[in-house]
Amino acid sequence: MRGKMKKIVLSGIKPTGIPTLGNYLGALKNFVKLQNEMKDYEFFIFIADLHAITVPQDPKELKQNIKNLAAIYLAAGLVPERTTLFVQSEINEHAALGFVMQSISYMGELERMTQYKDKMQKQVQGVSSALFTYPSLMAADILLYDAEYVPVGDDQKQHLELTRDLAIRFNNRFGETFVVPEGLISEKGARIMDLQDPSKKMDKSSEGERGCVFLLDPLSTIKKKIKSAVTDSEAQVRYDKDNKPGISNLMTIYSLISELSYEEIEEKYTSRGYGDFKKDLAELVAGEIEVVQNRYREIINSGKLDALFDQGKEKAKVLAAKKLHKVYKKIGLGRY
Ligand code: AQP
Repeated sequence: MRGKMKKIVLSGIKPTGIPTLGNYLGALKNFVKLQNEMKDYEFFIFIADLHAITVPQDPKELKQNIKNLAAIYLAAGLVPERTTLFVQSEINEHAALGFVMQSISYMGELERMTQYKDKMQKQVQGVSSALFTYPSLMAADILLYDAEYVPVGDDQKQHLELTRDLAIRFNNRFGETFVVPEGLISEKGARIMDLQDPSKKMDKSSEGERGCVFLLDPLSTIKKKIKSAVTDSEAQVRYDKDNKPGISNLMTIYSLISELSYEEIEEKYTSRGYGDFKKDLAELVAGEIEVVQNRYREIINSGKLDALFDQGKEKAKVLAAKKLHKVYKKIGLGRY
């Protein structure tokens, strides 16, 4: 379908704040791992700034968050030789195909999206219609590049299902146009929970800062947040997601960074209390994030970011424009 070009893996993160440990373990670290393993695929990772404005953003902060996220992508280990990095709003085709996707999405299916239902309740300044049509834009982001795989956290599963439905619907109505993508959701770490309220996902735009580790937090703050994470009264390091959600969440974080299995962690901490476990975990997390922060500081002030993102934009633009042209033609839009 695409000549000699490699198959594509695509994903993005919203610049709605500083990325969290949840974004890092559920998305970023995974992107880097896949980038290094899936040599037959080309990676497209973008900054989802259009998605960010589905809830109110301060313009200055948004600009800064875009720049920070760009540097964090590289600091975490994405390399431009393997990954095309770009900013969503710089490729107009995303919004244009997003509108086409809205035209084939049904109100009923968008109303069923749990993220919309959750976020709607949190909005005090009114709910934008863009928050409602967010999943149609996400479908456009993916289908525009014929991505085969989309690595995401667990919270995006439902949106991805809708993307598949829309691709199939469009192909049936207008003829074969889009690749139907598959999600890549890790077994472990697809939903890192809030450290103070383990029934809630760790969110970068959440208000409870104490339960959320941000990648640019001072290392001392990170350690403090881990050490004061909510656990339970059993005082036994044992994985049991339903009955011990706090300690199980911490064990997931431990396991993803140390690469030890839950059984190995349980064994290591038999007859040792939560204090020891949390102290070690605090060091592990801070150690991992310190490396990212050091690289981040080098990159953010290096002046290299713009050139890299310009390159990415150019490359993404060619594919996006070609695909949108094809879509318009199939639908009968425009004169040519
Ligand atoms: N807690 C998490 N655990 C694992 N993966 C997570 N992701 C987000 N939170 C966790 C994954 O990170 C990618 C980018 O996320 P996003 O920017 O779309 O969402 P967010 O960080 O959760 O952003 P917000 O602004 O705080 O909003 P909402 O309320 O939308 O979640 C995705 O792959 C996501 O799955």
